[in-house]
Amino acid sequence: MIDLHYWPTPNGHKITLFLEEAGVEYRIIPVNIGAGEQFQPDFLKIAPNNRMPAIVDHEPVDGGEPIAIFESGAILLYLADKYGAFIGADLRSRTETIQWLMWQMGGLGPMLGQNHHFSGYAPEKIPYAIDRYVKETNRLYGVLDRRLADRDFITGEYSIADMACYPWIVPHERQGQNLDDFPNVKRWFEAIAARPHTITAYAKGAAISENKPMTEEAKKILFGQTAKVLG
Ligand SMILES: N[C@@H](CCC(=O)N[C@@H](CS)C(=O)NCC(=O)O)C(=O)O
Repeated sequence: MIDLHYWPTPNGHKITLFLEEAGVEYRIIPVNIGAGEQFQPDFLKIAPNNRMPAIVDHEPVDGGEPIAIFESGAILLYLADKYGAFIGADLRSRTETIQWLMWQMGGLGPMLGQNHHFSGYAPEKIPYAIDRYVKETNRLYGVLDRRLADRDFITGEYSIADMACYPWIVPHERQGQNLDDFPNVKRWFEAIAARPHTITAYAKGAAISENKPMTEEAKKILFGQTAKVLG
């Protein structure tokens, strides 16, 4: 059994996409990040970065103690290795999957996250910051579009690289992007959206928290954190 510490955000959705596709038995433990549950001591033992998602695998393959993992990319890689699924099996395709997973973790996720922040949440609308992240988002969409020009999925077969990227493309409108400008991304996006396990994964998220605008209270908890949040 896998415990998934989760809230339905792009990084959270990555893991339910995998678990649903792989047919793994798992239990969702909600971490309401807008209410500050990411600072609870028991959660910090699993996820010292006070961010979800995180998992605890109670049946690791070595038969030892449960393993706790934080960072969505590390979780996807762990699960792909454990279940032998959604990652290339040979050296070259495995390396490609990891490379695009890291591209998402180091680029697509952080840059689009800043886009969401400055375009949507920041109390001041700072034109320079909005322009910088909307443009960088556009560049990254272009990279993905070129990659998808001659293949259905990022590394050919549906993989953890797609699962990492897809949830970040879902809010493309609020990132100031038009999928019609990226026809390969659009085709890929629509194909993943239509997968039955994608629909189930997103329905599980919606059952935990409706996609409502962020409250002022939640913004105070989420933004402006310093080292003091961990006591
Ligand atoms: N690099 C981390 C980022 C995780 C992350 O930023 N999670 C956000 C929600 S998408 C969170 O838990 N935020 C809580 C907070 O900001 O205190 C990962 O990919 O797992």
